[in-house]
Amino acid sequence: MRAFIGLGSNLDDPHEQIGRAFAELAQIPNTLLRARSSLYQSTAVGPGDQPDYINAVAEVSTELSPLALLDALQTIERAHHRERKVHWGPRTLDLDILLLDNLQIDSERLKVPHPYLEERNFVLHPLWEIAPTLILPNGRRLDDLVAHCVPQGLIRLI
Ligand code: ROI
Repeated sequence: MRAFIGLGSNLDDPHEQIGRAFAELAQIPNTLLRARSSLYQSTAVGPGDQPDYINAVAEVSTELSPLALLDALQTIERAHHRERKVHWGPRTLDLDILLLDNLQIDSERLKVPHPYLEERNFVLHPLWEIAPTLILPNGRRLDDLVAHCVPQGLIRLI
């Protein structure tokens, strides 16, 4: 299965958090890290006055089931001392499953495609960088979504 994973951090040296997270994704059993986007600095979506985020997207291929992949990602988040205090609050590391082949999953623990994928420039741009011809399970073309998304607050770093 081909999976795209969104990475985000806005606490405790976000660059370092994301750099380590890529290395840890590459260590997940039965999973290969296929591609990584540039890092992007983005204005926080969410409550209060949060620091900017560093965001990126990874492509992996995996033999894990969707929930086993989610478990592996949450294990990595916990190793980064991720605490779930405030809904949409600041975080040391967020790893979101964005897409899993053309699967559509709507369960309590896991929703795929990620429900906010199409609205977030900090997801669309890095995803497009590594998968420019992608078509979402709903038939929408990623390049169209990118062309119509406002790039405000998003800076490509490296
Ligand atoms: N805002 C930005 N810019 N980047 C994120 O990764 C991000 N992640 C979140 C919320 C709190 C919604 N805001 C974000 O989970």
